[in-house]
Amino acid sequence: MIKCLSTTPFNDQKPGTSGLRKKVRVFQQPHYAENFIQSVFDSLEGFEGKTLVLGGDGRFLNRDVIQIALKMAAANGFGRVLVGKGGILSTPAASHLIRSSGAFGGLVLSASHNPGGPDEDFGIKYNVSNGGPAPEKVTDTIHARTLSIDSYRILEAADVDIDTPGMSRLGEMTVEIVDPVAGYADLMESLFDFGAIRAMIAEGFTLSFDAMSAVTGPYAVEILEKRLGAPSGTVRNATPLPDFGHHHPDPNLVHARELYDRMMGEDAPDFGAASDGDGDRNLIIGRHSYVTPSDSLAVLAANAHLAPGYALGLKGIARSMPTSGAADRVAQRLGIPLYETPTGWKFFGNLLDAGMATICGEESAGTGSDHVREKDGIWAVLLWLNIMAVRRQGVAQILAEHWAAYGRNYYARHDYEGIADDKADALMAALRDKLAALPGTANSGGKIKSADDFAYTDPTDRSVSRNQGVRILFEDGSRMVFRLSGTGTEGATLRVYIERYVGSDGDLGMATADALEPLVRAAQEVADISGFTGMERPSVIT
Ligand code: G16
Repeated sequence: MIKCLSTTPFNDQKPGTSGLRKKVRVFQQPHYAENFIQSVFDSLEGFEGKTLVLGGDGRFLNRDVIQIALKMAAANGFGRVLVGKGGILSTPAASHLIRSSGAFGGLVLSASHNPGGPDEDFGIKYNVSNGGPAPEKVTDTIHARTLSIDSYRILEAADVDIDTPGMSRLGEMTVEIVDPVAGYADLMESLFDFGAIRAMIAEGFTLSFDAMSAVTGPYAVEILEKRLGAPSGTVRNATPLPDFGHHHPDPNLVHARELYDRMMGEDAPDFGAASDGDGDRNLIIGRHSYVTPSDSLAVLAANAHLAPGYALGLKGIARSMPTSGAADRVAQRLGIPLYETPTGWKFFGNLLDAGMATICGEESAGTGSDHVREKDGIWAVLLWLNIMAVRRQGVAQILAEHWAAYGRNYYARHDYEGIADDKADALMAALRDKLAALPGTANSGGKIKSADDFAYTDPTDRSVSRNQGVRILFEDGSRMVFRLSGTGTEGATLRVYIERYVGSDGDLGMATADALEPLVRAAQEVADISGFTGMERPSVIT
């Protein structure tokens, strides 16, 4: 029986950089998840009888919200829902499933790299029919609906068995429990030279992949161990756990410390990698050699033609504004366009759909291509492996040769976490107020050439997104960017992105902290970070 239940709006359901992310306890309030899901459905048109993809990263609450979403999808008129077995679908695999099944859209349940568990985070993201995150005009409509919603529709029925593959009925709707891994692994095999990678591994190349007890475990075991022949145990923390084994599934140098230490140790494997909660981010570390996400994007773009799926070359490269300019130099040399978008993978979707860009990347550990409409952690790992198998070089040598050819963009992101919202807003407002007066002045970073608040006009539909981060450019090409994170669930996080370019004839071997030290001081001078936040140093440097 379909029930129509009365509800009242929650005023905190505005989707952020990537969907709605809140504490589990917030999601556990009566009607909270239901309100948001109904608001998504109410914002869509023409899905009656069509297919919805449903899955998540396995975190705490995943299975409960899957049951709710199934019953609501049935009550709202979807014809079929494809659910990853056990409720599991990595974000890139969900994107692929939406595309390959011709689905109307998908609900991806994840708070990405945020921790999981009863006291941690949960999230719901809606992806559209191209497989990518809903664009801003859709998330704006969803948000508006959350503020006026007064009822939701849900089928009264027993829970669906989501652990047994096969088909069943839920009211008028078909539910299909699908293998979350196989189709995605086949897609990877179609893009990369598995034979070459397998041969490299068989010859003794060693690797270590940390799945961080999150969703990529089953994918990495199937691809790296089963299909590519890496020894069992290559994938560590391979079982997705509701609380990620108390780990913070963010593949950066702080949270993937164990992997980092292994890669810097005496017996380090040749290659190390990690992914995040929902499998869309990546961390790449060669033997004794960390690769920044910005450099990774540049190296992958410069070498992508070595993989079968990209042998015909790239149409263009896209990067988020705070990502370093390393990829710009590659685009320039390849004679292809470079697009600079706001932070958020959703901004790449139109460029990929229009065939304007092939590879995209972000400083926040995301890289991907037009094979899906999400960033893709395992894809990045496989492209690196493919490049190494063809070039017969390790990460350090590939990086060194890249810098020698293009110069080096020294780069770091300093995060100040858990700032009171009003203080973070005041800092950004004060910074914005002084932007017009900055050009021509000088500070520890040098002479300022320009300063603005980044606005983006999508070249495909001319939609405009404003206030996407404050940029301060110096005469020597160095840059600082300030913006507030849109993915946190507690207080505000100030992100300060710092970059300095050194040409191929300059000193390419400095420690990043040394290379950026004057700019770090300049950031403090311009934004008075310690004055506004009371914090003398960042919580995390990536
Ligand atoms: C999300 C978005 C990314 C963004 C990142 C950080 O990643 O998809 O595009 O770069 O958040 O965003 P912010 O700086 O606003 O916190 P994920 O992996 O969390 O879905």
